[in-house]
Amino acid sequence: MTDVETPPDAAVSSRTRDDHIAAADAVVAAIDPGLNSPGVATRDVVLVAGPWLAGSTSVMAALRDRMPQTVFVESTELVAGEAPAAVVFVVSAAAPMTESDCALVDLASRYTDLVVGVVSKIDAHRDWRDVRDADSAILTERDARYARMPWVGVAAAPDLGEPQLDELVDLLSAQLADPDIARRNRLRAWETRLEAVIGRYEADGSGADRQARVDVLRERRVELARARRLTRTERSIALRSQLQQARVQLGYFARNRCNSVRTELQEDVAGINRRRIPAFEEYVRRRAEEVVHDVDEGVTQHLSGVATELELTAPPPMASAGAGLPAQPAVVPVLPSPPLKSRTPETRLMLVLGGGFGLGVAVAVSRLLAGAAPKLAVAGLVVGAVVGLLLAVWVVGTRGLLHDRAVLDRWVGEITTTLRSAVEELVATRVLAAESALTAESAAREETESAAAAEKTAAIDAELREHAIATARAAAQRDRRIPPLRRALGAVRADLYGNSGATGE
Ligand SMILES: Nc1nc2c(ncn2[C@@H]2O[C@H](COP(=O)(O)OP(=O)(O)O)[C@@H](O)[C@H]2O)c(=O)[nH]1
Ligand SMILES: [Mg+2]
Repeated sequence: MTDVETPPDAAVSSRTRDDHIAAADAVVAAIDPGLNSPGVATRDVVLVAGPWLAGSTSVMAALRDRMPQTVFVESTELVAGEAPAAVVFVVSAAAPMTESDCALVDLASRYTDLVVGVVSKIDAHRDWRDVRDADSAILTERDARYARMPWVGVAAAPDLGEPQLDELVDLLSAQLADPDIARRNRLRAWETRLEAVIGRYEADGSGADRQARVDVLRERRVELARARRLTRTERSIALRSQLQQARVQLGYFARNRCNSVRTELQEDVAGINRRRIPAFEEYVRRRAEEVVHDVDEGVTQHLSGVATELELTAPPPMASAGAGLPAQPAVVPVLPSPPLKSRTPETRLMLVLGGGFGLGVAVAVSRLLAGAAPKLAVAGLVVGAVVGLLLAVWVVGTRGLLHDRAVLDRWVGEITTTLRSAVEELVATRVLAAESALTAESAAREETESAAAAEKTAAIDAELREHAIATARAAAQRDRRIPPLRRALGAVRADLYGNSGATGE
């Protein structure tokens, strides 16, 4: 089909073009037979490109008009992997090229060796020759291969007069007619492709794109270790200081409680009467029990608060209740009874003294009455005896009560001292037990967390190792692949630009 419809000379030129392409591929394949295609297909079209408003649409329209047998396209009409046979790059004569214009030429001429520079709107800018020379110098400076790029001035859509395009048309026709053009374009495509492949091997080998991930991993690893260390220190300091505080506060609480109970009881003793004395001992014992219970309760509460704050399990309510045993009530110390009975010699002495005093009063009263009325001497004797007896009983009784109060007061003092040592001991024992329980639990938790952190660190290390291995592998591949690629690139450049220092080796 194709052969029938294609004119004979076109078929010939197409065959020659394939030959030229094969010749270019042979240059590369001679060095590495594995390199068989630069990955682009050359289309038989001329790309007209240029920066915005430079005049490329006008130039293309004029060229289509003047060279109807040639196909002209704009960059949007080419798809990826397609390369034009020639590039006409249009810049305005208004000003020399900028950096972005240069980047545009680089892009347009990636796979094409034949590039023609066009300075447009020369009808409007008299100094266009200076601009053209400046543009040429700028590109030559950028890359040696632009040194051979021809430049022409055109006026494709002048405000006045005829379009000036002759020079461009002649130049383009002549260049397109060059039979070597296909081979050169193919070599140029190879040059770009080889540079890209070398660049990729180099990037992979240096691990540049892995570096960011590796940095993140390293940072995470350091952070993990730091956090671990910090938690450990913070927790042990908190535990120690909280327990110290518990010891001080609970000790103070226990002492205070005993002191206030003693004051209360001593006040009670100061106002006590005979009837209440028998029940007083029982009352004191009850109060002592209350104090022990309160202190025990206070200790339980405080220690469970400490445990909650440290996020640990609250210690059992009683120190004596070990693991598994039911909680026991706090032990009230053994308190002696008040020594109220043991005062026989004193009692006897008191009876004698009271009796003597009563007798004295009785004698005095009866004498007084006998002197006043001698007839009533018998009655006076009786009255004196009664008054003396009453007074004797009162003196003995009051003396006994005062004595009992003194005894009770001493007793209260003694038993509150006993009670105080007992509750202080209770506090000390329970805080100590809590300390060992909490420390053990904290250590266990520490161990679990350390194990978890070690696992995380190991995972990070494994990934880091993987990256290191992959990078080393890529580096080995780079070292193996790049030398032949460089040799191929050198051969391509030598062919394209001559041997003037472009061998690449
Ligand atoms: N004086 C003058 N103006 C031109 C010439 N060529 C194009 N222009 C003007 O430059 C502007 C942009 O032209 P256009 O071809 O659309 O440029 P494009 O954006 O590069 O495609 C338009 O206003 C054109 O009239 C020329 O040769 N001489
Ligand atoms: Mg346009």
